[in-house]
Formats: sequence, structure tokens, C-alpha cells
Amino acid sequence: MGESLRLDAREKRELDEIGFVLRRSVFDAAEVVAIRADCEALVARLEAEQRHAKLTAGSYTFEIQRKLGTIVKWEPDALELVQGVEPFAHLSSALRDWALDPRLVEPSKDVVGDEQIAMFTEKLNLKRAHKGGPIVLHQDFPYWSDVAKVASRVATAMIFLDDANRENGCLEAVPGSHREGLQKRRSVEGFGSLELDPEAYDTSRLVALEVPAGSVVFFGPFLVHRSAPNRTDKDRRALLYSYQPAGHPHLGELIKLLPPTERL
Ligand SMILES: O=C(O)CCC(=O)C(=O)O
Repeated sequence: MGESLRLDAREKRELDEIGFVLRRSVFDAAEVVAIRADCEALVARLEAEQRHAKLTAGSYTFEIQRKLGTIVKWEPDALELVQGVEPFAHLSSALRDWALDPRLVEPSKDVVGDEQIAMFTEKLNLKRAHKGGPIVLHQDFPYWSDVAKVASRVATAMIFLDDANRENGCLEAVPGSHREGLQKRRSVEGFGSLELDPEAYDTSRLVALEVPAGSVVFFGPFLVHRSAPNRTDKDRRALLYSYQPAGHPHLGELIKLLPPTERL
């Protein structure tokens, strides 16, 4: 029998204490090249589509591609650049297959706390060279809790597709914040009210996760996190696969972008 991919005792303790588990170089260089190519193919396809209105929502700019069942995020300060795509598993069988990789699914079972898990959502984030902007301080839970019954159990596996560091906007997370419940959010109308109020939060607690490409960080929905703009001349890309206990609808179905389907 091969070695277990589940979290070991030390990682379970870490998850409990700091709220995330980092595994370095889970995917090798050739795999990372292949995943990046799958991501860029998806982005090229979406860039070639007919454009719809770009809507400002909080710190983000969204374009709803209803027929394709996806949302494209554009860089607010460089509107010609795709910042992200969610969901996309139905648009790319290659990227759906990566979501099923045991190196992501097995540890995620321990983060979800269930032996049977299914996809909840999947997101591609691109921070293009020099122009990729920030992902503002937030917890994931508020973005999901209005629509998903199991929002408190969703676990995310974030795969870094480029070496990530402070200069290119690596993930920054607050150890222990997953135990502190919901944080004060911005007092604004609409989508921006899901973002944390940075004035009310001690951002000196953030820790930068500088990692080589192919690394994966696993975390739950209450972890406080953000990332800075990319100030380098190379892209910083990442995939975020989110899993939930099996038997619940995908986020795309809940927000009526996708028809009901069996996943995972
Ligand atoms: O890509 C990043 O740096 C942050 C990802 C994230 O937190 C998100 O998209 O919700």
C-alpha cells in the first residue's frame, strides 16, 4: 500500500492550532507546467468570448457569463486583464481532473471532517506581472453562508502555480484566526460588506506564506487571509479547489449559474 496522503498527527495539530496546513512541492515541475497550460487555455477561451457588462462589486469587477455558467473577474485597475474565474470545472475537463487528484482530496477529507467529500466551488486566480492587484482581507465563510448550508465545513486547497513570495503577492494568513469566529466587516452596502474592515483588524498578525510552485495550502472558511499586488515581472497564478461534505449542491447550482450535477 502506498503512503497515506491524509493529514498526519502533526498536521492535524497544526490545522487545529493555526488553521492551515502547508505542503510544499506537492506537484512536481512537469505537473505545474501542465496545470498552468490548462489554466491558460481556459483563460484564452474566456477572453475570446463575447463580452458582457463588467460590474463593480466591493473591491472586485465581475462579468457574469451566464451561458457558460461562470463568472470572470477582471483587474479593477487594468480592465483588459482577467483576474479570476469561478466556477470552471464544467468548462475544463483537465482542470476538473486535477481537482480529483488524491493529493488534494485525501488531505481535504481531514479539513472538511468527512470521509465522503464533493466539490463546492473552484476558482482560478491570476496576478499578472506588474498589474495583478490585491485580494482584500477576508474570511471565505460570509461569501458562502447565505446560500450554502454547509458553508462552515468547506475546505479549500490552494495550489500555487508559480513560486509565491511577498513581492508577487503570496497568500498572507493569520494563524489562529479560524478560532476567532466572524470578524468585523466593512460597513458598506452590497458585496463590499463581505470584506473585513482592515481598520478594525490587527494586520500585523498576518504571516506571508512564501512557497515554491506546486505547493498546496489547506484551510477552512474562517481563516483570515489576503494577498498583495504583484510587483514583479512574472505572473503569480493559483488554483483554489473547495470541497464540502458529499450530498450538497455545488456553489454554481446554488447561485443558479449551473444545472444540478453529480460531482466527485
Ligand atoms: O489568490 C490569492 O492570493 C488569494 C485567494 C483568495 O483568498 C480568494 O480568492 O478568496
